[in-house]
Amino acid sequence: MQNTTPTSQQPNPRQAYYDRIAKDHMTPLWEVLGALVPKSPNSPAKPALWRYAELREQVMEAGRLITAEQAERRVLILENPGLQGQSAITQSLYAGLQLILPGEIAPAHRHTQSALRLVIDGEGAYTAVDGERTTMRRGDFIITPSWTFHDHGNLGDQPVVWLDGLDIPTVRFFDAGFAEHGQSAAQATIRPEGDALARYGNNMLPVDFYQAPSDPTRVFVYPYERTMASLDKIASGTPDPHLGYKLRYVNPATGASPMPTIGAFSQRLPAGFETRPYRSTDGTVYVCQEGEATVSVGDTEWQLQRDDIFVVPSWQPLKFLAKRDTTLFSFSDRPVLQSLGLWREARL
Ligand code: GTQ
Repeated sequence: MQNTTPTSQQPNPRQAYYDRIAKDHMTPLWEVLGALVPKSPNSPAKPALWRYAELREQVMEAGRLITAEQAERRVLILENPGLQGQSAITQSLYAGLQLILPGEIAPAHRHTQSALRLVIDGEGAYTAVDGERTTMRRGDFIITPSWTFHDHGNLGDQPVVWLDGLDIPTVRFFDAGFAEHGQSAAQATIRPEGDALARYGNNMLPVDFYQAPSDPTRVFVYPYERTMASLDKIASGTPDPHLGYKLRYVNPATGASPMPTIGAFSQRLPAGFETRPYRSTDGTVYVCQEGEATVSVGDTEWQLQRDDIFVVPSWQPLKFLAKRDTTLFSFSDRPVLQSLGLWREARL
């Protein structure tokens, strides 16, 4: 598969051949086979860390340069340093920090891309999904499934920032992007706040409601206080040696991932706990919601603080040492890989 070394006197006859066939849009497999069919994943994505506490001022600066209405969505994209120019944090996923200032509206639209929000900073904003608003509180995990109308607003007196996670690169890969604007900036409210959670998110369902596993959940907010109550309760048991106490968010009607293209997780590592190394094929974005920990991703090591965001590319070994009780949110393309038979994990 190696090219023979060309000399200055004798041009490589293979190269001359490659140049000729290139005019007919052909290229030799044997030069690239090893990269096309690797022995194990070799992602161009790199481990990377964003410290919200250090970036906050730059996020706020965007608020002085453009309004939410002008921007449609005022977001700083978290771009993987190995995927520059691609608006991607992993090969399949996008992440960004969205800012909404008091009184602003990020106008209603819908698109085939699925989105999640993880609230980081501030209080008083809401997201409306298909006519129902939910107040955004720190740590809440909120989703806007594919093709649902959504707008964001801030009725409070503080800037509010959340992490957006979207399947933008996945939808781009499949060339399946559609989008349209809503009729008005803010959707008319047609259900009271909490309606979806009461109907679909309280261990009951409307009597004649059935869904296929690929359908997104009607629950669109997973309140942080409920997640923390579960983690607090289970954290008195025996932790998984590789994962600590880790739960996945589900569509309560089916047990499947809340959205078909993005899976989400919440994890507790008790103070002093050291995980054994672990890797999986789903490149994953993490948020340190509480606590303090050392994390290593491949050869990279960071001291994690509250509100730090980091990305673990596919198949990179990951391990944690928690200094205090630490709570981690994460999201990845795991449901896609699982439905295609491509998800693997290794407990090292
Ligand atoms: O809030 O609808 O970060 O459409 C990127 C695209 C957020 C959103 C993003 C979007 C949104």
